[in-house]
Amino acid sequence: MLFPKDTMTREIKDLSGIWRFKADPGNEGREKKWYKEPLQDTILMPVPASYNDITQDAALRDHIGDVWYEQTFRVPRTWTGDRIMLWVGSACHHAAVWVNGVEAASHKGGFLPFEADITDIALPGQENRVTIVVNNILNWQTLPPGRIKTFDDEKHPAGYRVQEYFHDFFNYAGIHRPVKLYRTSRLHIQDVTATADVQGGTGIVHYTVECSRPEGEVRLRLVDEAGIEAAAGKGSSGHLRVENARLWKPLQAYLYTLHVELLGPDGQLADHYQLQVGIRTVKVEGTRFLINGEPFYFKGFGKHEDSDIKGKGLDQAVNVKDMNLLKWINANSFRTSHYPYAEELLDLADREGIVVIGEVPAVGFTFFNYNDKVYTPDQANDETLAHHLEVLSDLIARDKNHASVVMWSLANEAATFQEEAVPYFKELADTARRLDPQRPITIVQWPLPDKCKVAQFFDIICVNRYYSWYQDPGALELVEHQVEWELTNWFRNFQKPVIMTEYGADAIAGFHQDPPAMFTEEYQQELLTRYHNVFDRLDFVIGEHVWAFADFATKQGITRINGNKKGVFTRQRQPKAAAQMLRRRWAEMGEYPVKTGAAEIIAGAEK
Ligand code: BDP
Repeated sequence: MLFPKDTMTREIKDLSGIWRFKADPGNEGREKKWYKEPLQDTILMPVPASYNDITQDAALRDHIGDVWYEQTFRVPRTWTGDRIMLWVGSACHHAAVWVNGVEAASHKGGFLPFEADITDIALPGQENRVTIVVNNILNWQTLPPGRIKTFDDEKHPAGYRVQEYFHDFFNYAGIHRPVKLYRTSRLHIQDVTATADVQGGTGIVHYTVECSRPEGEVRLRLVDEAGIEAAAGKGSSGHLRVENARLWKPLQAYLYTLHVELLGPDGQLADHYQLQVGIRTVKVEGTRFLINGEPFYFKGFGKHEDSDIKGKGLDQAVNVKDMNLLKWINANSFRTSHYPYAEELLDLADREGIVVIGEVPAVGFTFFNYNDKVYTPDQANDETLAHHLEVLSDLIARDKNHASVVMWSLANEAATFQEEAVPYFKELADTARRLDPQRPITIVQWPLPDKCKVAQFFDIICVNRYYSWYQDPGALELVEHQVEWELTNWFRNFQKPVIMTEYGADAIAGFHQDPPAMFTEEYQQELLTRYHNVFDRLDFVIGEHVWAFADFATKQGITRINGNKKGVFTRQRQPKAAAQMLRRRWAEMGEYPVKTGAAEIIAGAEK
């Protein structure tokens, strides 16, 4: 599905703004067909935004079930006869859409877009009504998974229930990304795939264009940043050769624009779409992750889409600020932990040269206990796998053209130590490789190296670990010994490069203590430093992503003080002491760290 864009032939109306909103605690709206008439007794709700923190009502913040959104819009009269589409950037987690009371689309999965062809429902020139019901319930057949807990005891009022989930971020819900109305001609471009290769100084852009009907003629033009044509081609697939190509490089992005034009049988321009294309290669070779043949060291963070008031709602001010902070701190990359982020953010990453690991929303797939089964007929089952495969395919389809995205992560901290994980993740890994033969794949690990049964299917070992935090809390003196022991074993067992995708400690901004104690800025900084001492000794460690970029909201619980405070920045994006340390470290490191003691460690690991 192509991101809606204004082009020579396409037009967009952004329906973001204030919508009418109504929660449905009695779960009656669908049965009573609330979409047939204008919603009654509504409140104002901004789109895009999570609805949870917008009002002063705790019941809405903690609501479980359906909420209803409604907006009116006009389709310009000039669009008459065109194909009219309604695009929803994301609705967390399930949604159904009606236009003028007629069902137009339904979708499961809160972090990817969907769209509806409303050509036959929308009335050009007149007022139309769109109604969207959004449901936030998580179960074992959704990603991320969850379960509704009901109580059958005298201590709880009848019917009391809670939404349980096993991941560590607040279950924000609502319409999180813009809703757009756009038009294309009936004969239109459906999809464009552009992958790049480099041969000497020549860049090669392989392309495929899918159109709604085969009879049109496809023409392509690749234009450089100065607006000069670098290559041109014809036909629905082929390749464009760019002599002396400027490569897309980390922190030195260079983007060409690919113009795709579809001519109708009359030779007239029927559709035009344009795409930013970065010419770059990615490859894993031995213990190195190569971008354009050069070893790349991942410096950065696991992040969240999370900010005050809007929750997970798209906020380009926050996104640009985050890009600026990444550059300020001398980072070069982040992981879209733990779900696909907005395409608007990936566009920024493409432009800034920030490298991205794109993650499927498979988080909370373990009970952090080697004996608790996850893959059972009533938990992670065939339906879960089918949905996981569907989300993976949709993610690759959406983000395949982003130069910034260099690797896919198929899950975060899944129960990869259980036998049933083997066929489950083998099928996912095979599918990812079939859909995208270019990019390496990974899965982010929780089990210890001798317990994991699936790492062989992946290119890179990504490890999350919290020594001296969840294990041996307060014992900073153990960090180096334990990290070195674990990472060396990962390498010894699988002979693949390792990225530490999560390590960190909660620090409440303004809490200080020396010698360092847990929850202080000093402790966070010291813990990270001790991890770094180990990374600098291990040649096969090719990246460090601190958990987390910024503090973020979680569900309430006794281990969280107004959210997760492992951010190096506060939720308002102010630096803690660790941020200054990282900024210095990553500046001094240059592009690739000098590893000390690498030879001995590798020799030890190979024994
Ligand atoms: C890891 C998770 C991450 C959590 C983090 C933590 O991947 O989502 O927020 O732990 O506990 O297990 O801070």
